[in-house]
Amino acid sequence: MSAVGAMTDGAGPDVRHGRRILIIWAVANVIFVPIVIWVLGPHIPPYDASQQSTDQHNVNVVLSALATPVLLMIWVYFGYSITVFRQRGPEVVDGPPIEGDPRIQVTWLAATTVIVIALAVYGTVGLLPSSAAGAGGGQGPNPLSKPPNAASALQVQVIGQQWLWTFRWPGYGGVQTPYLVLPVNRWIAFHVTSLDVSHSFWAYELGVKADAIPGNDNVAFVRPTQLRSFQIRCAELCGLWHGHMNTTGQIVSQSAFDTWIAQARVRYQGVTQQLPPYSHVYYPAPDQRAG
Ligand SMILES: [Cu+2]
Repeated sequence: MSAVGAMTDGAGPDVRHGRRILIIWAVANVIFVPIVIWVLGPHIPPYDASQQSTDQHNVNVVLSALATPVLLMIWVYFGYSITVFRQRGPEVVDGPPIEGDPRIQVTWLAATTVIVIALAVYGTVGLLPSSAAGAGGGQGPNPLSKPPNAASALQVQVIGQQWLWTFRWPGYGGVQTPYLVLPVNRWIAFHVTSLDVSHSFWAYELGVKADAIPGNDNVAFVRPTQLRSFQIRCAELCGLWHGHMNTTGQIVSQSAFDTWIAQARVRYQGVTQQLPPYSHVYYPAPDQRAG
């Protein structure tokens, strides 16, 4: 801590200032880290509508809790410096130049290395197939991280176009619905694509965000865990009415889902007959061509 004390002269005051700063920092940690975890933590998005969003929420809480001591060290050091080392009279007193301190440098390097490597391990383990199955992000046409029972996941195609979302159900006759209703506690495989420009399928409380690219089948896995609604937005600037490209999805019981999809098949039967056969990608031709 002689970098602190270097502003004063002699080794004694250096160590004293250093110890005081460490003690203030430790007390601040004892107060604020629990506040961040247990008071602020529950309000950190994206909440807990799915296994993936719960994982993301937990990661955000861990990152916030880890960042708090770093932030506090800066604030405590800053506060201590402007309080204790302030210029008190007209006389300008400049301390000796700071030449470095191996203890601080080693501590700093060791602490940051441990934090970064631990977070890398934590993040990697979280992406392993047995746990988060890709953490809710789009993984392209051939996902590396799949849930154990990926083959039996409910297939839902998400189609973006200027400027709305529709959903196609290959397991239910290829019916297309303007609403997204999902059964709770079941693995869902979203197949996200677009008919025109690049969009991004963002189901906020589900913790799903996947680019919708024309000619591309972008797969994202999720397992809803709560009976609730969730917001769907486009997260890629896609033209004039991009901001209007939102809707609300619903997580329901398996039996309510079965009823809903059966009714949708009847209700949209006429539309389904007009649609091209179900495919992972579509290449719609324009109604009119230039020239
Ligand atoms: Cu869009």
